[in-house]
Amino acid sequence: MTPPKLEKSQSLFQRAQRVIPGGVNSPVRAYRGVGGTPPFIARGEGPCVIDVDGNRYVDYVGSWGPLILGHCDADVLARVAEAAASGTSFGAPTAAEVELAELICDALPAMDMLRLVSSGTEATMSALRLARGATGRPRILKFEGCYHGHADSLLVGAGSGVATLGIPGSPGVPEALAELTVQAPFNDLAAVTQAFEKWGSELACVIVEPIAGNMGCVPPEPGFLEGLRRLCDAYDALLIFDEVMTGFRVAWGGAQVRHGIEPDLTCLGKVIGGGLPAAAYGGRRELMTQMAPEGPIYQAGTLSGNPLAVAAGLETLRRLSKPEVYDALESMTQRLTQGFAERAREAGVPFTSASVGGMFGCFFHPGPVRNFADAQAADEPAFRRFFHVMLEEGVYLAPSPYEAGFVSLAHGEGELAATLAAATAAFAAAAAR
Ligand code: KE4
Repeated sequence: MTPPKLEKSQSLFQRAQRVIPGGVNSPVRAYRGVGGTPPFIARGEGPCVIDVDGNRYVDYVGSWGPLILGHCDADVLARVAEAAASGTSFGAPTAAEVELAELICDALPAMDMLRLVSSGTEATMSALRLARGATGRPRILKFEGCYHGHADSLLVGAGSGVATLGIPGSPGVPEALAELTVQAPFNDLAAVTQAFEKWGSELACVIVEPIAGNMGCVPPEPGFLEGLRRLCDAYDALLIFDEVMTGFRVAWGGAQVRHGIEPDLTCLGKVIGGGLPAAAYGGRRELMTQMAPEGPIYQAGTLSGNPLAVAAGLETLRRLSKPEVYDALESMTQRLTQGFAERAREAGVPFTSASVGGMFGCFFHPGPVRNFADAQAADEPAFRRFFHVMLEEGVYLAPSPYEAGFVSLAHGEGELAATLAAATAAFAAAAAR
């Protein structure tokens, strides 16, 4: 295996670090978790990305989920170009925003209304404000290892103990605010029950990634989501599904449709923008009508409902609305993770994986991985060895064992074969101490 030529990326990375913190506009892109120079990407082509040195990679990051049709989809580009020819932004209502809102609300039975915003962070931040405003309660409950963007109330670490009051997860998050966030382990209904028994009258909501995708990919255990629904109902708290990652990724609609659960509020992002900045939060009419200007709870955004992002999102969702799409996506993703598991076994490497719809996760861990503590017990050095051989062999994975991977509709037999061929060498490297 010869490391890919990265001279131009290395030079760009040095320049970038002089004017952008860490040389990147989002921390995970800096490869701090795996070491080495992040390839600077020049262009995408279907299931692949090509870096500035001309190295081609089969892409399983897909811009962290949005590129479910693959890069440079001709119809998405055409719709965006058409929209751009009429203007890039007006800060005024447009017909396409209504079409996108109607399409999404039709797909999610629990969603009567929604508000478009520009990022998943904005969506979850707004949903929390709505939950607190609608219930008049200050506390929220989230799960360790679930990531919901970087709003202060959601950047909290877990204290000691099972259900704990949060501690600041970053400098700049006030302790007084972090304490209002209760943390519990994912898949641990007993801990959530304890939290409600202790703070139930103060809890505005539970926010959860219904299929966790920020500790690797960790599905909910049978009964977990149903238990959250039951506890929220019992204590008059709101259940918020953060489907920024899972929305239209794991099923038409998302995890709530797959599991038949109706949250009170849902956050969406990534796929609904088709690669451009669009996200949303929404839910029952009696909740959403409390948002300004109809109600008193404030939220706003200069580029919310941006015409180009809406055009990309509409084209993407229209293409996903065909029933056979998710069967094809799920089948390809399962074949990928099964192929990884076979090669890990042959190499004698402790390994477990999960795949749901078009997303997957890999752990260098014998399994089961049911929460963040389990994910943290995986063999990170083995992951790093695996990651770099895959990159050298032309396979572009998320540079962290705590991220999920994404398959697009553009990934075909050739990409699967090339990926599994690379994995044979990569698992051998992972096995070597
Ligand atoms: P953004 O603000 O990055 O658009 O969305 C935040 C967010 C909210 N909810 C979930 C479930 C998410 O996964 C995310 C963002 N996901 C990360 C990757 N795990 C984005 C990549 C990055 O941070 O650069």
